[in-house]
Amino acid sequence: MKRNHENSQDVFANAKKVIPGGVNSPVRAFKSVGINPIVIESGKGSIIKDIDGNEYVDFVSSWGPLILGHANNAILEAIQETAQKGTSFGAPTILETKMAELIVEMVPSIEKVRMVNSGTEATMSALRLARGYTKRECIVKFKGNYHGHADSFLIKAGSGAITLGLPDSPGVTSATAQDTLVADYNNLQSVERLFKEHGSQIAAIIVEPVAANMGVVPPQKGFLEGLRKLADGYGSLLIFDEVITGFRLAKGGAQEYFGVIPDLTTLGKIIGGGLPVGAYGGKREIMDMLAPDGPVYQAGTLSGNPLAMAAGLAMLKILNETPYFYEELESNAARLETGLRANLDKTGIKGIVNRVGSLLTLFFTKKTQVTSFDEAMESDIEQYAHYFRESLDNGIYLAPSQFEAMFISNAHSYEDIDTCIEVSLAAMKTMLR
Ligand code: HOZ
Repeated sequence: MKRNHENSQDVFANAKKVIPGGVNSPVRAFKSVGINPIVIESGKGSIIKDIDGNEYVDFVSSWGPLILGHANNAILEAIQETAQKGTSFGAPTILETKMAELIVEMVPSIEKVRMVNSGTEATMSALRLARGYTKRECIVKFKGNYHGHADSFLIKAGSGAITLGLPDSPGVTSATAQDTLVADYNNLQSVERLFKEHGSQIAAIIVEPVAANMGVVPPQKGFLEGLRKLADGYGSLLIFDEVITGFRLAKGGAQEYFGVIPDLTTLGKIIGGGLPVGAYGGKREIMDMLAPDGPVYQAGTLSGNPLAMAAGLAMLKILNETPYFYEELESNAARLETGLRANLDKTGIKGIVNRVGSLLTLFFTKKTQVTSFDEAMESDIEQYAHYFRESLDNGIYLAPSQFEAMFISNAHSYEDIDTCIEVSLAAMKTMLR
C-alpha cells in the first residue's frame, strides 16, 4: 500500500519557494528517483520517522556519520552537558585537545590534526597544505571520486554531481580545471601516465581509499600500494579522503584496514557524531606548515566547536573502547550482502553487490563486476529508481541514487537487516512485472 506523504509534499513545496531546489544539499532532492523527498521529523537508533508519521529503517545514516544510529544516548548527554557551558568561544578548549589526542591515537598516519567544519573544508585545506608543502600546483584525482564541493574537486566528481549529471560544475575556472589531473580509479596505468607527463608539478594524489560516491567500489589489490609508490617516487603527497571510510572500516579507517599509510588524511562528518565537523591531519612535518607555525593559512571561528567536539569525542570513545565493535558491524553487513545476493539469484535480476565493511551498494547492472567508474556508470538507474520507491513504500530508506552507499550502523539489528532483505526481495519481484 502506498504511504501517505501529504505533509512532506506540502513542506517541500514551501521549501522550494525559499531554498534552491527545496534542499540544502542536492543529494537530498530525490531527483533521480522520480519523487519528492520525504521530510524527516525524528530518528532513534536505526529508525527514522517522517512528518506524516511513517517509519523507516534508515540505511543512509546521515550519509555515514551515524555509525551508532540516531540520537545515541552517550552523544546526546555529551552535547547537553557541554551546551550548558556555552556553545562557541572562538578560543581554545580542553575538548579539542582531547579530540585531537584520540584521533592521533586511533589513525595510523596522523601525528597532528586540525579541526574544521566539514569534509569539504578538510579536503580543500589539505590540498592547499599539500601545494604549500611541495611548492607544486597540480593534483591527481579520480573520475567519480567525490571530495566535497571545492572548485578543484568538481572535475569529474561523483556523488550528487553524477547523480544529477553535473560532474564538471560551471563556475569552476579553466585554470583550476587545468591543475586538476584526472585518472581512472583502480587503474594504476592511468596514474602513471599522468606522472610521466606532469610528475614534477604534481603536489598530491587525492583518493577515496574505497570509492563510495559512485556507489561502493573497493580498491583492487595493489591499487593503493601503487599510488603510495608513485607518490613517493615523484616526491608528491598521498592524501586519503577518509570522510566516508574514517572510523567506519576500522578504528584507524581505510589506512588501517588496507595497511597503506598516506601523508595526509581528511576526515568528515563521522568525527562529529552527527554534528558538522571535519578534520585533516598527517605527518608532523607537513602539518607544521600551517599557520600560526607555518605560512599556509587556514582558519575558522567554529573550528573545534565545543558541541561538535563533545559529540565526536563521545562517539570515538565508544568506537575505541567497545570490544568487537567492528567485527559485529562486519557480521551485520555480511548478512545483508548475502541476503541481497540471494534475492538477485531468486529473481534472476541482474545486479552486483559490492561491499567493504559496513559500506554496501547494490548495482543494477548486466556487468559481471563493478570495479571502475565506467562500469558503475553502466548501471540501470531506472531500475534503481523503481527499487528505491518500492523500498521506501515498504519502510526502507535508501540513498536516493544508484551512486551512493548503504551505511550499516551498530543500531541495525539482525531484524532490521532481515526486514531490509525481505523488502528488497518484494521490490525486486515488482521489477519483473
Ligand atoms: N558524500 C555525501 C554523499 N555521498 C555527501 C552528502 C551531501 O552532499 O549532502
